[in-house]
Order: sequence, then structure tokens, then C-alpha cells
Amino acid sequence: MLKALVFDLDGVLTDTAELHYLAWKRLSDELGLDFDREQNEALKGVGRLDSFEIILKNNGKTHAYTQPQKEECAARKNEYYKELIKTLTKDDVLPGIPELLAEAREKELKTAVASVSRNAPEVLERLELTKYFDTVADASKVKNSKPDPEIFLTCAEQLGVAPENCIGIEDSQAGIEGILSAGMYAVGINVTVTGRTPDLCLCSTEELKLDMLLENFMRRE
Ligand code: B16
Ligand code: MG
Repeated sequence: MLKALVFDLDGVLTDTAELHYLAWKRLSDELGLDFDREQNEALKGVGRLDSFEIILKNNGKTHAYTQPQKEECAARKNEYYKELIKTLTKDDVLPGIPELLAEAREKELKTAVASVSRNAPEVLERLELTKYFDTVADASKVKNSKPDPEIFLTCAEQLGVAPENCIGIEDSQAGIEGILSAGMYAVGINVTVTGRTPDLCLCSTEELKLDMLLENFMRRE
């Protein structure tokens, strides 16, 4: 029985990937590192420090920075990102999301946000979405980033719902792996599948209708 919807933030509720890209690009330019939109794709759903490691690896500079230097660089990128998210408003919520969240409330389904972004609470506030969620996982307390199921299991626990009664919605392969490993039903939004396949693949958040999700979820049971 479906009892809860667990949402990723970036790429599902809003599209902050471009803002993450601009912030990483600014830092990379300052450091003389090569970074482009294609590389940015691999950072979706990946935490801040791990993202910087990927950029360094792509540049053959994994060992060029000490750990404190890496942390300083990641913190600098975050300052740039925080400047950029000041521009977010409710108009930046992806299509279909407000309707889905309102329907979920009507049908008394629980809702959670499973984002590895430490800025998730501020982004949700700016999007005026906070009121729609029963719980938001605290990314700073999650030890294992996606594709580990930890953040999804944390959401299920915080909601008091068994993972098999949850649908997880994600736009990244890492997130899909996390949802499936948690034992939830996985819905992928425009995922470039490079590993395990989502239970349901959609092209856009516009296709997220509660009746359709319920129908597909029941079919699996
Ligand atoms: P922050 P999600 C992820 O959000 C982003 O996709 C990823 O690009 C970013 O590096 C990560 O959050 C950490 O974000 O630097 O704000 O803590 O997709 O899990 O909602
Ligand atoms: Mg995402």
C-alpha cells in the first residue's frame, strides 16, 4: 500500500543543477581547472566534497590539494552557490510538482525530501514548498551519500513508514540506485540510465500524476 512520497530536490522539485554548475564553474576558473556542463552532469546527486574530488580527478589533480585546501575550495563554491539561490522563487518549482504535492496532502500521503544538499531547507523556503513536507532529511547527518540508501531510509524512518510503502522520485542514477537499495519503488525523471533501471521512467515532472503513480505502484505489488 502506498503511504509516502519521497522527493529528491535538485532535478525533481526545482532545477538547481544550473546554479551548482555556475558556482563550480566560477571556482574552477579561479583555480585554472577545466569544467563544463557535461562534467556537471556527473555531479548530480553527489555531495559537495565528493563533487570537488570528481572535478580534480577529471583534471588529473587528485593529489594537488591537501584535505583542508579541498574543504576551503568546496566552502568557497558554496558561498557562490548561496549567492545564486537568493534569486529562487516559487516560479522556479518544476511543472506538475505543486499539483502533486497538493494531491498527496488531500489523499493523506506522507511526504519527505531526500536531498544531499545542505542548502535544501533554504531552497525549499525560497520555493515556498516547506509547508508541503512532513520531513526533510538533514544532509549534514547523512554519512553515506547516494547511491547508498541511507538518506532514503532516514526519510522513511522519520515518516514512520516502511520503505516498501514509499515511492522515491529522482533525476540521478545515483539516487535511483539509492531508492532501489532502500526497497522503495523508484520513479526516474529524465534519468540517463547507466546502471539499475527505475521501476518507472518519466521524461518530465509534468507527467507526475498521483493516480498514474498509484496505478503503477499497485501493479508492482
Ligand atoms: P550542497 P540533490 C545535490 O542535490 C545536487 O544534485 C548536487 O549537484 C550537489 O553537489 C549536492 O546536492 C550537494 O549540495 O553543496 O548544496 O550541499 O540532487 O540530492 O537534491
Ligand atoms: Mg537530483
